[in-house]
Order: sequence, then C-alpha cells, then structure tokens
Amino acid sequence: MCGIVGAVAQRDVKRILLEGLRRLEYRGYDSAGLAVLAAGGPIQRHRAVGKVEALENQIAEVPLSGHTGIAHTRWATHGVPSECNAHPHISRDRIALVHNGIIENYQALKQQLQVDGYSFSSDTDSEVVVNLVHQALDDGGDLLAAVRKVLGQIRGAYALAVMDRHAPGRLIGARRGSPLVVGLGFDEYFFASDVFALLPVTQRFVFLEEGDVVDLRAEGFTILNAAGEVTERPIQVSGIDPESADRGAYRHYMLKEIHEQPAVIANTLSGRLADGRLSADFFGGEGNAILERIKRVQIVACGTSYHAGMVARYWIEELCGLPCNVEVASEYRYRVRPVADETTLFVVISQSGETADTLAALRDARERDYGASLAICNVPESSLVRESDLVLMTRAGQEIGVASTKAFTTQLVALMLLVLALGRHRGLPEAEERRLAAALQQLPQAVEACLALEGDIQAMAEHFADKHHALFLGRGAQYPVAMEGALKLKEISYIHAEAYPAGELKHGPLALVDADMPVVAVAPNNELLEKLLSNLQEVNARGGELFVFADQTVEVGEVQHHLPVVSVDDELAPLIYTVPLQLLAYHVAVLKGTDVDKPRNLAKSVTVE
Ligand code: HGA
Repeated sequence: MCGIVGAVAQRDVKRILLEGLRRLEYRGYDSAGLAVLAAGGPIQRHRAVGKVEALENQIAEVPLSGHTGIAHTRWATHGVPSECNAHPHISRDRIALVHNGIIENYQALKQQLQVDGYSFSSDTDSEVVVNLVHQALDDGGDLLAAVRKVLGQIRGAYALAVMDRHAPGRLIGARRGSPLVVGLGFDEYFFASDVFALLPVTQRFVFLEEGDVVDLRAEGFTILNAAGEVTERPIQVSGIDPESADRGAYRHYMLKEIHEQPAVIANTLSGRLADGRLSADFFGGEGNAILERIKRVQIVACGTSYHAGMVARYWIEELCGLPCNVEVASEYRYRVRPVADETTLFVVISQSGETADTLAALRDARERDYGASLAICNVPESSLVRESDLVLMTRAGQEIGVASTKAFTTQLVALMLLVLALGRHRGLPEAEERRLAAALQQLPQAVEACLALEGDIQAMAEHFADKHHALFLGRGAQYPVAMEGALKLKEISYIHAEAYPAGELKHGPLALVDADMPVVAVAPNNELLEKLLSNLQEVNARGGELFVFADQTVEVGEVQHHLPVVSVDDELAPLIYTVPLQLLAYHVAVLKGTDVDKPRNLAKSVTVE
C-alpha cells in the first residue's frame, strides 16, 4: 500500500517517476504526486486526487524537469484522499518527503512541532516526518544525520524517501516495516516499493533490511544498517520480464489473471512432481528433516490467503492426520500467548510477501518455540521469503488486479504439495500420493473446462447486478471456497455478500432469504452432497433464488440456475469451484460498471496494519 519511487540521475527523472507510479498503482490509487529538483532550483511539486493518470494530465502542459525526484501513489490511512493530503509533503520549501506506513506517535510529535513554530497543511501522519527532518537540519548537521535522528523519534512503520533542496543529486531512504528496494543503473540510482516499478530502467536491485538507511546519489549509494554501520547488501538480478504487466487483449487485468490460471498452475507444479509422485528433493534434506519432526501445523494469513489456509486445514488433517489451526494474522499477532512448540510448523501465506500483519506474525513466531517457519508466497524477493526457514513459491507471475485470483489457486496448489511432503512422514500411502499427484497434473485442463463456462456465467451475472446482498454456501472444504466467492463479489461489485457453511443456514441466515437474496452454492459430488442439496431445498421452499455450481454427474433437483462443473478428485474440488465464482464476481462487477482492477477503498499488498 502506498507506492514510493525515487530517482537520482544525470537525465530528467520525471518520466521514470511517472512510469514507476503507474507500475505501483496497484498499491494505492486515491491520489498521487511527485516532486523534482534541478540544481539551484526550487522543489517543483504536483499532486492530484485520483489515479496516476490525473497527475499525468495535470503536468502534461507544465514545463517540469529535474535530475532528482520522489513520487508517491497513496492509499490513505490518515486524512481523506485530497490534494493537500497527497504526498510528497514539503517542509518550508526545503525538504520533500514520501512515506509508506503509519507513524503511531505522530500526534504528540505534531503538537511539539506546532509549539516550535511548524505549520501543517495536511491531516497526514507523514507530514510530521518532513517537518522533523527540517528541524533536525536546522539544528545543524547533514541530511543523512538529520534523517537518522528523526528515525529515532518516530514510532511505527515506514518506507520513506527524503529530498533536500540544498542537496540536489541526493536522496535519503529508510525502511522499517514497509518495503523499499534500491535499483542500480549506470550513473543513476533509484528507490521503489517494489522491483516492478523500476524494471524499465534496471534489472539490478538491492533489497533493504529492516532498519536500513540509504544515502543515494548519482554516483552510488551507501547503506547504514539499524546499528548505523556501513553495510553491504547483495545485488540481485531480477528475472522478471518488464513486459509481464501487459494486459494484452483482456479488458481487465483480473480477467487476464483468471484466464492465466491453467498456465500458472502448471508452472507452480513444474519440476515438483517426478515419476508420478512428489519429487524426492522437493524440500531438500534439511527441509525433510524439519518436516519429519512436525506434529502440528499453525497457518497464519490474511484475506484470500487466509481462505487458502482454511482449505488446507481440511487436507492437512484428513490426509496427514496432523492437527492444523488457521488464524487471521491481525488477530494472531496480538495474541498474548499463542501455544507454540517445537513440533509445530508455522506457515505464513501471502501473495506479496509484504503483508504487514502476516510479516509481523512471522516475526513474532520466530521469537517463539515453533519448530520451523514456512512461507508460501509469490514474490521471491519479499521480506516473508527472506525471513522464513522454508519457502514454497507459487509462481503465479505478477498479479495486478487487486482482487486476488491466480494467486489463490496457485497457493492451493502449493499447499497440496506441502500436504504431500508432510504426508511422506505421516504415513500417507504411496497410492494416495500418486492419485493426488495425478489429479494435480490434470488441474490445468479441469480449470480450462471451468473457464469454458464463462458465457453462461456472464448471463447468470445479470441476475445479480441489481441486488444488494448475496449468500454463498458450501460444506467441508467448499466452505472456504464459498467465503472466497463472497469476498470476490464484495471486493469488486460492492454487493454485500456473506458465506456460510450450508448446515448453518437454519441457525440464522435463512431469515434473510427472499427473492432479493441470491443464494450461490458449490456442490461437488462428495459425501456431503445430499446434506447440501437438502439445505438448498430449504432455500427453495422460502422463495430464494438459487445459483448452483454442481458436479456434472449430480442431479441437483429443482433449482432456478444450475451450471455443471467438471468432475475432479474431491480434494482438488476447492480449486475448481473457485474459478466460476471468480468469473461470476467479475461479470457482476463489469455489469455494475465498477473499477474492477482497482476497487474503491482497497489496494493490493497491504503493507500497513
Ligand atoms: N500514513 C500515510 C501513508 C499511508 C500508507 O502508507 N498507506 O499504505 C498517509 O495516510 O498518507
């Protein structure tokens, strides 16, 4: 959330900053701004409410250039989205700053700064930082020392970049709790919240660690670690294709990402199965030694990743016989005494690997007596990956749509691979492992078959466009699938949607059912089917309008809308039934005319808690 870009170069940096912002827009899009500096000149700042495009339009006609600059795309935490709350913030025409994160003690600092004569033009927490830097410089010393002093005064989470009118050709960056990378060009250096922002200008990156402060100049950069010592960090070359963010012929990234699922699922499986089983060196010797000791699994995640964890709980318990607990990260991290022991595997799941709550939960867990930590993640360079003992990459490719789709299904694939690995130590019969491995290999085709339902789902969506509420039902491992379907609908169509285990209907939600409450159900052909079908008849009997996605071999009885879904092994049905629900949410949102890829109030990569 909130995207930062900074550049120091021999050439004009305006275009670099704007392209970076466009690539970071998934992190926040309520307002955007940039400030550039040319030697001897004033700080030139422009800010606009709305998307990066609004900022581009604003500066299209303005003569604006500089060799040093910072830019920001905002997801507001403190203060409404408005031009005066947009970053960069400037203190007394001298210091400019962009910030991602939350300054928790900003109120006390603000009061003191006001007493000291500083005025504020925004409601943000960030503005205290820029004024503090100005004050520290006024007290004497140089920009780096001033920023370091201020970092000692603020509490909370930040990635920030600071520019001083009196120091053209220099930026100071710092990170604690929010991501920041350094991009290395030739005689030009950059900051950004992620590598994607900088791919058009460099493939070489340094990933900063917690507490790092960077002095960036056109000739090079210096990193000080949290202890203030000059530190070297490894340079990594990104293998990401700079064009991977292309939407192609698709109307929205979300639709493209839904259709990419067969390919990315195959990618996530690639090289991980051999001779019809999990490949022997899947986690390597050290990983296997860890898994051998595991007697319990604790999964922690947020949002869609949490739903993936909930599905995995059924698998881990049923196939491995291991107790498994799943918890939302923002809850887990503040539990006073979660029960940890060295036979428990602590699993964190996050698409970006920068999700603030999940990362904090991992850091907390590392202080406790867990046996080992495992990250399931889509971004190899992320903090989550770097800080976990074991890693399972999802290989979904860059996901731009804020509503997660391919990241979820590839997380489920990764989790099933984990189940097979755990199962090896837990007596999962070889024949079962082979059956599941074969089913995994069939998945891309099965997902293709679901995608072929799109025309029918598009027609179905018309029944939702004028509704205000919807219910989603599932049983067993399909309950989290129903939750994920409801979340997708909420996120992008703004229709209030709730998910229930179908058996819970009569304990309350049935009271809501009438002709204005569409009820969506997912019905694979398993031992819970008859129970589910009875629940659906309870809806029918009360005049509810049913939309059922059922295994193609199932006779669903009397329901108004029914689409047959390809048969797969029951364990993998959650993956398959997710796809029609994604398409349903997508087409409802398109009919409602919402901004599908950038739904209101949300942003991807939730780096604030
Ligand atoms: N607190 C700052 C930055 C918000 C942020 O990083 N969001 O992800 C603000 O509200 O402007």
